[in-house]
Amino acid sequence: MSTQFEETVIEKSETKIKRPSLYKVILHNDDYTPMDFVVFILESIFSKSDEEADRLMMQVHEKGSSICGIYPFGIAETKVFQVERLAEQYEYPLKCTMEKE
Ligand code: TYC
Repeated sequence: MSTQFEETVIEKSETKIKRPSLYKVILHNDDYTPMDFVVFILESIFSKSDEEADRLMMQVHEKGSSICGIYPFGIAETKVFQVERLAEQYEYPLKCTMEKE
């Protein structure tokens, strides 16, 4: 028995849908920014728990840098901006950068 659905053709779309690129947000060590301030940044801007913020801060302190999150471009850019504005406000040389995944 034929139905109205037999005529339905499902065509493959020619346009590839790309996932948005992700960006790593990286915090860098320096000799002047207080450890407590870095922990505060990690908790307030990167939503880390107290333990995770402590662990990440020590990792940056010992290794020189660490990824504190991976986000779509706009969110990564906003976080870098927020860290830099807060550091500027308190006159600390804390550096935060972003890099394509
Ligand atoms: N090295 C700093 C100090 O000894 C602490 C610090 C940790 C600074 C992490 C920046 O991203 C940083 N006070």
